[in-house]
Amino acid sequence: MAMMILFLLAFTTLSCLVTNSLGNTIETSCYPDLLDVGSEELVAGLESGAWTSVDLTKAYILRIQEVNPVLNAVTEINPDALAIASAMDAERANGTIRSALHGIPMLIKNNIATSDRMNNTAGSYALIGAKVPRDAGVATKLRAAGVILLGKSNLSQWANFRSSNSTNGWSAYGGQVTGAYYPNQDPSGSSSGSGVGSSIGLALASLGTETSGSILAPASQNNLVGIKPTVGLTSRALVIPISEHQDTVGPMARSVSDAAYVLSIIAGKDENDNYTLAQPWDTPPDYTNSLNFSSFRGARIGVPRNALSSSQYNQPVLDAFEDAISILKKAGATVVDNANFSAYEEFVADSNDPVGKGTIVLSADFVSDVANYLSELTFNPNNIKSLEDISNFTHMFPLEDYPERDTAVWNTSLSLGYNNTDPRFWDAYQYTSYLGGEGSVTGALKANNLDALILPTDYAYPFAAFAGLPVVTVPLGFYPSNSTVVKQQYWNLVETGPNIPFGLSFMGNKWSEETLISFAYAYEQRTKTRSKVRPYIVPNTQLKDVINT
Ligand SMILES: *[C@@H]1O[C@H](CO)[C@@H](O)[C@H](O)[C@H]1NC(C)=O
Ligand SMILES: *[C@@H]1O[C@H](CO)[C@@H](O)[C@H](O)[C@H]1NC(C)=O
Ligand SMILES: *[C@@H]1O[C@H](CO)[C@@H](O)[C@H](O)[C@H]1NC(C)=O
Ligand SMILES: *[C@@H]1O[C@H](CO)[C@@H](O)[C@H](O)[C@H]1NC(C)=O
Ligand SMILES: *[C@@H]1O[C@H](CO)[C@@H](O)[C@H](O)[C@H]1NC(C)=O
Ligand SMILES: *[C@@H]1O[C@H](CO)[C@@H](O)[C@H](O)[C@H]1NC(C)=O
Ligand SMILES: *[C@@H]1O[C@H](CO)[C@@H](O)[C@H](O)[C@H]1NC(C)=O
Ligand SMILES: *[C@@H]1O[C@H](CO)[C@@H](O)[C@H](O)[C@H]1NC(C)=O
Ligand SMILES: *[C@@H]1O[C@H](CO)[C@@H](O)[C@H](O)[C@H]1NC(C)=O
Ligand SMILES: *[C@@H]1O[C@H](CO)[C@@H](O)[C@H](O)[C@H]1NC(C)=O
Ligand SMILES: CC(=O)N[C@H]1CO[C@H](CO)[C@@H](O)[C@@H]1O
Repeated sequence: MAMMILFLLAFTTLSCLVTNSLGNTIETSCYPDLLDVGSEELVAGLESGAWTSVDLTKAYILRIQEVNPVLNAVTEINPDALAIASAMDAERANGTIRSALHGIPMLIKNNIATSDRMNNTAGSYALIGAKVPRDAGVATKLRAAGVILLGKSNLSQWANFRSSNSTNGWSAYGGQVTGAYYPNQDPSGSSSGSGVGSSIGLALASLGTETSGSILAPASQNNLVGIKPTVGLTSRALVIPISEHQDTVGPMARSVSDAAYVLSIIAGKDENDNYTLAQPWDTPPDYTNSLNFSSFRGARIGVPRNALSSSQYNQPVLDAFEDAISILKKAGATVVDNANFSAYEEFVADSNDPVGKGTIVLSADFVSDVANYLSELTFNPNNIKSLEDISNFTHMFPLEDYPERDTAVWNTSLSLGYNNTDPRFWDAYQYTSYLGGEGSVTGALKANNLDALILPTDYAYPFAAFAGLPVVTVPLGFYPSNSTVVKQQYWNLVETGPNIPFGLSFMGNKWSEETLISFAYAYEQRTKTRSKVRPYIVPNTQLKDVINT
């Protein structure tokens, strides 16, 4: 047997050997598994000629078609994806390499507009067929970088700004997304399809958007790295909004490295989103320079203990978090415990208040910002101009599933009677900026002279959301095989159960993405938690199935 293996090793330099589950060494193709492959390996294959962008695009389309009937992760496939891939292949053959991700397919969330044959609907029938004057700012940057916009990923409708009684990952136009780690898994949201799509390799990576948790939570629950950039690092122009003060666009990927490549492309100023003009540089950093294994050496990392609470089911999360703290210490970090949030009690009180300041900020911003988005449409088939129009359309259009899924969130917005030009809005925004900033994240960073704070991702995002601060989440662990299956009250999705992943968040000051990425990378490289749990469902199509066919 040993001789046999040696013999094989000596004579199969062009193929690969793997050990299968029975312990036998078998020969297989050298193509990487698209479930886990990283951008550098994909690019190396494009450069060597082992595969083309057309091959990659074909394989990803087949993978989407295999699993979409169960997972509903992708709403639309770009009908031009193969033609674009072919053009990128021609450019590469001719020596034109637009960026590090030239010719690599990605998915984008179905609230990021493209001026092509794809719809941009936030999951509502109200906007099917609507046209925009140009690509969204981030889509423009991806296209210019030669990234293939493969399709639109499903989402919680209106980025979860509609109903008090709906589900993560449900939209009228797109159906219910489910996660790949447990049958009927709650995919989290609102960037649900972006999370599921990246997690099982329906593209290299995806873009999500976040107002409060919509990148971080689905990245966490789908075993991914997610970067929620500082508000203003990435353009929101022609992204269907919730709140100009809190919205941001960021990558969801299988590794910190891939997320850093994507962020380096989409970051930067855009004259169509004036928040981006506040960036402290002319050209943003190359975030791949932050992939530093040694970054914890000499770093000061805080734990805001008072923001952690235990529930009946989250012991595995809290245990994994303590393990992470000890990994950071061994890697050379000084961990400052009890770097508490001074305004935590006020934060909780505001969150529990149905007309709290946090609700006012989003409600008033939405009235103004969604109207601004709609005013930019060059074709508006249902003549939808305002939130009132959206609400009326939703109430009368049967496929919008009203009243089963209510519109209570809009009622709150409409009953305010003002938008974000009102002094009452400004007052609320000053308060939430304080709650998320001086009263929590930036206050704790300063008081303890820290480089970053850590929390399990489920606890981390609402603070950073209020103050427009960046957060990076990286896989931390997953629920053990004997954990209790916990389902949602009305809609039966599995919120917690065996193998369902969760993440660790690094939080920092505005524009501190380089530092946060360096920590996320150093943690990821020491733990490789993503590889320790497998999805229950994966597509079978691989590159070998499409090459030369
Ligand atoms: C080929 O490369 C040249 C020089 O870089 C460029 O001018 C030309 O447009 C390229 N052609 C294609 C098809 O990309
Ligand atoms: C956009 O929506 C229209 C109307 O439903 C549909 O005909 C078209 O196929 C959609 N586009 C894509 C790329 O799916
Ligand atoms: C962006 O422009 C709007 C309208 O022109 C203005 O109200 C707002 O203050 C500007 N924001 C920034 C950050 O410059
Ligand atoms: C990596 O981080 C360590 C600790 O901060 C630092 O000393 C080192 O210079 C960094 N390496 C690079 C290549 O930036
Ligand atoms: C921080 O919060 C924890 C948990 O609530 C508490 O036990 C601890 O005393 C607090 N420490 C400080 C310094 O406030
Ligand atoms: C916001 O409110 C102001 C004052 O009532 C009004 O003039 C403006 O048209 C409103 N803007 C939007 C987009 O609703
Ligand atoms: C929305 O529907 C309500 C109730 O039917 C009606 O009073 C209102 O005029 C409608 N608003 C618009 C903008 O059509
Ligand atoms: C939520 O919707 C479900 C399904 O329509 C319904 O059974 C339930 O009563 C609703 N819950 C509330 C609190 O409205
Ligand atoms: C929201 O407003 C609509 C009218 O626009 C009303 O029919 C509905 O009962 C309200 N829903 C709630 C939850 O208040
Ligand atoms: C799962 O197994 C672990 C280790 O055997 C045990 O400590 C834990 O209580 C079990 N959990 C459940 C929900 O049965
Ligand atoms: C590309 C794709 O498969 N889209 C599907 C998304 O989900 C909706 C609703 O289930 C289907 O109608 C689409 O065909």
